[in-house]
Amino acid sequence: MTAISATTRKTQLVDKIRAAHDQPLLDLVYTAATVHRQHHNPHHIQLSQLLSIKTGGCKEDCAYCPQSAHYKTPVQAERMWDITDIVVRAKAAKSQGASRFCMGAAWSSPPAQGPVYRSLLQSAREVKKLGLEVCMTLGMLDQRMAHELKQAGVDYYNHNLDTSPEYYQRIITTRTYADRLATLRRVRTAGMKVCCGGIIGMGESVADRIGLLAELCLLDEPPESVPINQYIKVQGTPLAPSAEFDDWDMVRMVAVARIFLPHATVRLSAGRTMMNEQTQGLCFLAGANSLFIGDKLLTTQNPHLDTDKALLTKLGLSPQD
Ligand code: SAM
Ligand code: DTB
Ligand code: SF4
Repeated sequence: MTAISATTRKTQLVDKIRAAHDQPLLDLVYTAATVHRQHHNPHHIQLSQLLSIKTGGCKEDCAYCPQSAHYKTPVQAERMWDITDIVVRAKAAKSQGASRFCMGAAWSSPPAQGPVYRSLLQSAREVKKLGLEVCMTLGMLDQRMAHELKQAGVDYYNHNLDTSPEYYQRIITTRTYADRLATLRRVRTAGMKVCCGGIIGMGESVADRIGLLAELCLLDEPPESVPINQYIKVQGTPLAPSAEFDDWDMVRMVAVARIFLPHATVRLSAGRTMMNEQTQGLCFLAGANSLFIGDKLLTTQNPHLDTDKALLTKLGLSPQD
């Protein structure tokens, strides 16, 4: 039997994802909920908390991002946080119920050496000592950095493909999809878990959403964690949101991610302040099983903790380590 080419494999996968995506919505949610219950406890939800440890001034030109130095946005560029302040925030995150602390930095890639690099490694060690899972998202890594972050205790590395390879070129010009894939391979080689997902609502087509999911499925190993973000329009960024973002699109995206990445944790990520309780509830039914808690994501607002706790109680969901 001849091996099928990578292109044929991708085409076949895209066709399968498209067929699932285009089902009547309730059939799709039913299938996704069934897959979810085969692989996960449907009453558990993983809670992560973000901290932007180095905000703004990024040299990349991601058209959705308020932290890019290419655009005049309300975000002010700041130096990296001191370790002691990071630890204070990590302790607070733990006391609020987070099991994972995710440190984000507005870099194309982190400094390769020197005091800032050393303090990144030390921050990972300190957060790990608190008994939290450690996640970092710092931009592109070389193999040495990836190994050193792993040795310092980083469990998950977040690096999103964000959209399809085709649409990516319209959103970012300062790096390529291949650059992102190379970092994801290095993260995997170093033994960190991969957190990789995308954004919807940026004016992309359904084919682009399906193209993103196909790329995630075709990674050497599928990501352990898949954040699905709704695009948040921040003043000054050049990207206009989809004319009418339909909340059902988020439900569909989560459901299809759950079906094709059955073992992954699927995180309902940015954009929850724009979703009502019912939309979020349907996303959990369709397989989302992780959230960011805390009033802030990196630079934008997130629902208040009390609001989220009340929602989880109403839905019968409880935090899982
Ligand atoms: N600089 C690093 C990088 O690009 O990987 C880490 C931080 S970056 C802000 C992390 C992710 O945040 C992006 O890949 C994107 O998915 C998400 N993000 C940024 N701005 C967003 C926005 N306005 N709406 C929704 N998601 C956004
Ligand atoms: C992810 O996929 N979403 C988070 C996390 N990974 C780093 C970030 C969302 C950022 C939303 C815009 C902001 O707050 O700046
Ligand atoms: Fe924003 Fe990350 Fe792009 Fe920099 S690399 S502009 S921080 S998304």
